[in-house]
Amino acid sequence: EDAPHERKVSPEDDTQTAAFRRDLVQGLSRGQKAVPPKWFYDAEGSRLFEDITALPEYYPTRQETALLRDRAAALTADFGPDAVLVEFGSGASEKTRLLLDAAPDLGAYVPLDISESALLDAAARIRADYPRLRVQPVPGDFEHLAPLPDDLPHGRRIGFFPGSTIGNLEPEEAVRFLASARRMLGEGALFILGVDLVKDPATLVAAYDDSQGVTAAFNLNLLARANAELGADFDLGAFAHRAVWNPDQSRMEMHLQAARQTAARVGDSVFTFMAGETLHTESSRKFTQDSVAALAKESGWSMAGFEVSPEPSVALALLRG
Ligand code: AVJ
Repeated sequence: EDAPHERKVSPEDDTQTAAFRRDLVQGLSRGQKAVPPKWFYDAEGSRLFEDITALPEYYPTRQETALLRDRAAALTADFGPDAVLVEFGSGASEKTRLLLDAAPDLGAYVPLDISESALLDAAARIRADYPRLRVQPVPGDFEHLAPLPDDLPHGRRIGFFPGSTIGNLEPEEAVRFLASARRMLGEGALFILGVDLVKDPATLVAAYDDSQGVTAAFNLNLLARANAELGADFDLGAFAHRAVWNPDQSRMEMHLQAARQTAARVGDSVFTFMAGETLHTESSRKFTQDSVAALAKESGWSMAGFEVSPEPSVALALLRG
């Protein structure tokens, strides 16, 4: 096991790898083979996602950033004194900065992320540019939220979940997440939720199947990662990227489709794909104002605002606890 050629891994990497193997083996054992989209984001996957956000066809990042820039003053108007901004799955991106710039007397910024290294990086970059802001990173999985540290300023808690990441969650998971965020943020909380909206399927499909093939590379990188990190032996040449609009579930789906019969070993198991069979790698749900309001209501929030960008449209929902 401790072969000298083996790369040294941190304990964090070790648990992540074990969890990836478990999720992949479980997902490949199902009728419709599937793997959770969070496993896209190794270093190469994160880099490819950054490239996706700059593609002409991938409108969500651009549209949400512009919308946030436009509406930051309105969205931060009710933060009040000593407010605490809690970002879920923090990227500490340009988007966060747009809110921080519009709320100069924020009490604290609490980025929350499953990856401790990404979290500490993000916190350091924000601290460098906002030296007077209190930054208190909290490591954690946003599907199992721990209570906030109890020494934070006592103003209103504001959740921030941009990027339409909520669309990756199954409807029940999304309700569970928003309900536990509401408990975590407490009385009087606000929540700024970024969602992508239903639109013509051609625009949606193009956003997930770009002409340069970056999204295809992002999708296939999942198999490359499994080969490199788990010692799996997927034949990457046997799989093609597919992006399909599922109108019944109101979601974009990404699949990897076997062009011919192929098999892959993961751990101790061998999984066979028939020709044409797919591995479902991501669902990205698309919303309407009504479906966001329903989701908010089911999880104990009420929708206090809904800001829509120009086309191709995305929205920022303002929820009140
Ligand atoms: C980061 C989850 C919002 O679903 O649009 C981009 C990821 N997948 N292209 C999305 C993604 C394919 C993205 N999210």
